[in-house]
Amino acid sequence: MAQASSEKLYRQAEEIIPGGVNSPVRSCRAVGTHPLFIAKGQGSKIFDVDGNSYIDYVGSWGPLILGHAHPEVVEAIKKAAELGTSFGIPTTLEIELAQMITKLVPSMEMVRMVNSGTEATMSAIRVARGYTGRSKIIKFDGCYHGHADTLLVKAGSGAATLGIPGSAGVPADFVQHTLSLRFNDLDEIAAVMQKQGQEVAAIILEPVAGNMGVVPPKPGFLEGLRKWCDETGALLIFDEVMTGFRLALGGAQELYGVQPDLTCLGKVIGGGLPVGAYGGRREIMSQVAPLGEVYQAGTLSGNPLAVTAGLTTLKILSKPGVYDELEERSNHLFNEMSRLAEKHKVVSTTNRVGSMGCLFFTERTVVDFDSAQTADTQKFAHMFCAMLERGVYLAPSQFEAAFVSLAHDQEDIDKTLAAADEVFKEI
Ligand code: HOZ
Repeated sequence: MAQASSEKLYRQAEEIIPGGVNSPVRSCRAVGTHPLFIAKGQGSKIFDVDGNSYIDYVGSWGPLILGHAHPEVVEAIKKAAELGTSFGIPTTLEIELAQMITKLVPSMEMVRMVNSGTEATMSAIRVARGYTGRSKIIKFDGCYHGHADTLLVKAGSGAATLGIPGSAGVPADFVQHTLSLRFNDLDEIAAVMQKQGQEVAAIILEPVAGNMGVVPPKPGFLEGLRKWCDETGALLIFDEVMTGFRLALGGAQELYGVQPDLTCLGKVIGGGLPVGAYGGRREIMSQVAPLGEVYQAGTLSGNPLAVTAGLTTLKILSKPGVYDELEERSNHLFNEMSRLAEKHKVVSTTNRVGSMGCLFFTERTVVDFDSAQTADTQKFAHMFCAMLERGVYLAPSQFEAAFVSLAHDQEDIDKTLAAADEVFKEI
């Protein structure tokens, strides 16, 4: 497939943008190629500057649950833009979105809009520390909560992909209060909480990890964390930036029936525009300025374009049957993928929850970062390139998720499986 224009643009970009990209994992370094430059997206497809089209399972890393350029979302954004793009002064749209979020995610009694998932998690941590008066934070190896200093410890996503899970430029002092434990290991949590539970401000996690590939919580894991938080007064923070409005309207907390104290949102809630949000119990959120003494602010927070895109997306997602449809398509795709791998004797394991999933090239059951890291990343790189060649765009890293959207139809899924059938023969 000719990609000469993308390649040329990448060389230009490299001169003036670090690594030629505005977010590291996009560089495609981990899969030994250069990034595509995208001209447009429509439904389930993206089109590069060389005129190639690809069935896209990245969906802007999760937000595009309705597919690219959904007509209702585009129309709503256009209308909002005509009325002004940003005021830094409240609009009624912000109330509407906050009402919708608090209704759909009942653990969020109050919510504050921000501009990205990183801002949401960083702010939630600050609120947890302010509310509890404690400093320690527990996170889990391979979970990724954006690029705030405190949370860049044994981090997943691009950090894991590029081998920098603890970033340079983060002074040791800044992460001395961050403990990173093994995902899905309640014994490890028990050992730490028994000794230090009274010093812990919060346990933060992706309830379904999506940044070390996809790793579901073992039965009882989320409940166990809830129990430890209740016993010690630490807050439980669910980073639902990826899972919020994706796994269910009420996110992973609805799916697993465990309520956190604070929730972080992003991706789907912005309908493809830059948005984040954090919220939780009224008593906790009342610590946020100007009500309380935890400071957090943002010029573009709650801006009308992003809020409109989010609102329109959530309204469409609220229609009956949407998540059943997503479940059915995703189940079919990942089950068949796994069957094809088996048919061609490709050693692999498939993890999926709802419309997010991934295939790890390992014989191990993947339950945490250590088992995820047993995956053969060379094989993944081969698969990425071979699928791309056949018109299927996967995330360019073993440690990311594939997202199915409502725009992926049977034809897309059949083409994807036909490509996988060929590719597995070579692996
Ligand atoms: N951290 C994002 C995926 N988990 C990557 C975002 C991007 O590169 O656009």
